[in-house]
Amino acid sequence: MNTLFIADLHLSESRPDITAAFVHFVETQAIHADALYVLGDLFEVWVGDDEDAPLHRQVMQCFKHLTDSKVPVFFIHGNRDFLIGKRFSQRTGVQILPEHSLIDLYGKTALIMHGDTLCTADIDYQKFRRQSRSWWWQTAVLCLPLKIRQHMGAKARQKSQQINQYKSEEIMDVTQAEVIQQMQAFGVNLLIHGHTHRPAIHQFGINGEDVQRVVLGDWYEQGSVLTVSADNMQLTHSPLAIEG
Ligand SMILES: [Mn+2]
Repeated sequence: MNTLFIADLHLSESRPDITAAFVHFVETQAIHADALYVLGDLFEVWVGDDEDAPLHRQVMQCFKHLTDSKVPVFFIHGNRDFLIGKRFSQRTGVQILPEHSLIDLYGKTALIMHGDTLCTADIDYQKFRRQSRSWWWQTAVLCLPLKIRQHMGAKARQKSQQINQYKSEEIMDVTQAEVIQQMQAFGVNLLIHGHTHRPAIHQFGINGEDVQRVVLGDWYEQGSVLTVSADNMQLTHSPLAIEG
């Protein structure tokens, strides 16, 4: 048996091929797993649980099917879908975990997160993050009419695309000192995250101990899944187009 991890699918109406690959993944792989962890940016944008779009309904049905079939599904917010809330959770059976969570993986402790808190060189983003994760900001925003929030979401997407074009590779990636700091703070030698869209299994040392940082890939060009079993860990990529 195994536990699966995915992140950064960035599901949106404009990319039905990614949604189809996700549905296929759920029906063929996740359904047989011990658990599924979704480490943020499942959706390209989420402006509140009250938005009732066909895409949302389809994805929620997939999760409901999994949890009804006794496959536990866990979710950690990304920087695109941090407004996913209680109603989503109630309707799908998906459990929302704190932004930095410790889990037991077949006897080994892993720290899991979206990964945006590791990118400390991006000072503007960290400032926005602190504000947008606060209770007062979310309460104020969620009080706005849905139409206005949809407009804000579209604007934010545009702006982040423009800004990120000019940010250097280093700013967009994790800060290694922050990785070490967080792994030490939680006392783990395994960290799993997404966000940077740079899939890899990094091996390095902290105080003479071998540690691993697993980065999940995004789903823009292919499906990216981390499969963990009692004695193995594998990052696999599969084409979005489903054959046969
Ligand atoms: Mn992200």
